[in-house]
Amino acid sequence: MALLKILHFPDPRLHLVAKPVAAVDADIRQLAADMAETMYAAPGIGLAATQVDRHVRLIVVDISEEKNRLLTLINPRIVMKEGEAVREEGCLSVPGIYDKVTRAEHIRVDALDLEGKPFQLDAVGLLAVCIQHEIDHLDGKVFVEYLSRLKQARIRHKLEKQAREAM
Ligand code: K1U
Ligand code: ZN
Repeated sequence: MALLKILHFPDPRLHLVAKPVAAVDADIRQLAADMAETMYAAPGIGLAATQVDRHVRLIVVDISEEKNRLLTLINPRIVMKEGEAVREEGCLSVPGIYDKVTRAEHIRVDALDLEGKPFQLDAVGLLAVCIQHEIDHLDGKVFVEYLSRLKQARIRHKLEKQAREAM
């Protein structure tokens, strides 16, 4: 397994729209394993392939305290959304920034597992928020885009400065 480099906002590659996975093969399984290792090491509760510069529709999520409930969703598609919840979000691609976002409280998702088998998942609360956040990444959307233009400009400025100082 390998730790992958996570792209940081405002990298333009975070705005690419990921393509559906055509076949769940050894390469996809390796990418999923590397993404899980990268997410746990970060540490984070989710990661989308877009964030590691692989533009395929694959996400990993684990919101458990014990880090033993890994979910891998290939070609995830939200088929039902219900209710509304406001929660503070963070993002491994926007380090150090946390802010409130309004999303659906309950979602139903269709996806493929690591064997290429279709399954359906009902998610509420933090799991629902995290899956919506990760699917946004696959659609080229970063959570800061839900914030005001002023906040986005400040975040961009701060992260560009951090990147310059790290060079
Ligand atoms: O997509 C990502 O960048 C991962 C992100 C997922 C997420 C967090 C909160 C709300 C919505 C989506 C993170 O994991 S940020 C880090 C984080 O939330 C966390 C890290 C360690 C322990 C617990 C949470
Ligand atoms: Zn994120």
